[in-house]
Amino acid sequence: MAGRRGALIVLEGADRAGKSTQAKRLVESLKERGYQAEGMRFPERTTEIGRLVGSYLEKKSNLEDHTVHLLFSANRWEQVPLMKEKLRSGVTLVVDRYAFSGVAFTSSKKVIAEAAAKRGDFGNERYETSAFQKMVQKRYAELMEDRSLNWQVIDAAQSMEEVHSAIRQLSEDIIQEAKDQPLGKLWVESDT
Ligand code: Z5A
Ligand code: MG
Repeated sequence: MAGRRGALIVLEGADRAGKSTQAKRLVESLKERGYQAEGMRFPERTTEIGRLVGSYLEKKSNLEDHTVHLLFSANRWEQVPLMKEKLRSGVTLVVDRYAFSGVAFTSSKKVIAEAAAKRGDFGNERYETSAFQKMVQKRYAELMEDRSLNWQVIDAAQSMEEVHSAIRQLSEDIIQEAKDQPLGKLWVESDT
């Protein structure tokens, strides 16, 4: 029915949990089932701000911690008008990381910086150390205590197909629930 909004579906989780793989598959399968769905990701490295963030993550440049936090935030803000327009026009957005990553990663930095520096890397980008990732998971658990958001936890150790099927079913339910609800504020609007 015209005028019905789309759902905002955000995939968050530990490094290499399969978020990007699942976000892509979810958009494809929702479209196949007749829903209007589009994918977005953060950081969105193609914008000017996103290029600064990308260069920092790839360790090609150094930025002060508050500065990079604000750049991640600005990188979401620059997409907010488009996100709202799409949601209002009935498009469901599948978002690969969002402001929760911003909170979880920045707040983990303060705690873990020294401990992480002593351990071996498992990835080439910043933050890809096991100690850092454990702290990030703890932060996600704290964020999930906010029951005003509809968090659903899926075991990412299952096969890609099992994870996909769980995410798709939950997504179809939330699309039905969201369509009669007002758009309200996007969570990002309380992000600093
Ligand atoms: N960051 C931040 O600090 N502040 C912010 O505000 C935001 C982000 C938004 C880059 O993000 C960094 O930015 C990130 C958080 C920080 N730092 N870290 N860590 P990114 O989203 O660009 O990160 P990425 O490089 O894409 O990694 P990722 O997102 O963590 O990976 P993923 O998307 O979860 O996984 P994947 O690419 O879909 O899959 C990884 C591999 O596993 C791949 O080979 C798949 O084929 C395989 N895979 C996937 N699912 C499965 C299953 N079920 N079984 C077996 N194998 C699988
Ligand atoms: Mg990813």
